Amino acid sequence: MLALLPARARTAVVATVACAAALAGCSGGGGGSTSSATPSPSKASPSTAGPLITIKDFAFHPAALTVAPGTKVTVINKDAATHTVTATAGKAFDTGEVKSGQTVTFEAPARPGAYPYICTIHPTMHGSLTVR
Ligand SMILES: [Cu+2]
Repeated sequence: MLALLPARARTAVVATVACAAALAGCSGGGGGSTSSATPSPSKASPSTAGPLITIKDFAFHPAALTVAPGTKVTVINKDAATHTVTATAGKAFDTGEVKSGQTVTFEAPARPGAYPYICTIHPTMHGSLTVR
């Protein structure tokens, strides 16, 4: 029984090495495994990157978002038009122009409170960021 274990272990090691040597032929589990295994901070998926504001159809989604102080908030513009996420009072935050398809981040204010914001290009667009 015991004598068989080293042989099996060695087989596993050999298989792993062969696998590493021929990366292309070793995907095994189906597409996407390479991208998820490679750390890419600038393209981190929304679920792990923290709070997210999506701009679509000239509206902020979600319209109201609550985050912790100083949280990095990601903004994705899925419209064809350029938008901004700009606090209406005190310049608490301002993404500047976010062009179509662009993703930017801004830092939520350190002080708890309600921070309404607009798009300065289309001031009828309203959103609210709550820090607490
Ligand atoms: Cu806009």
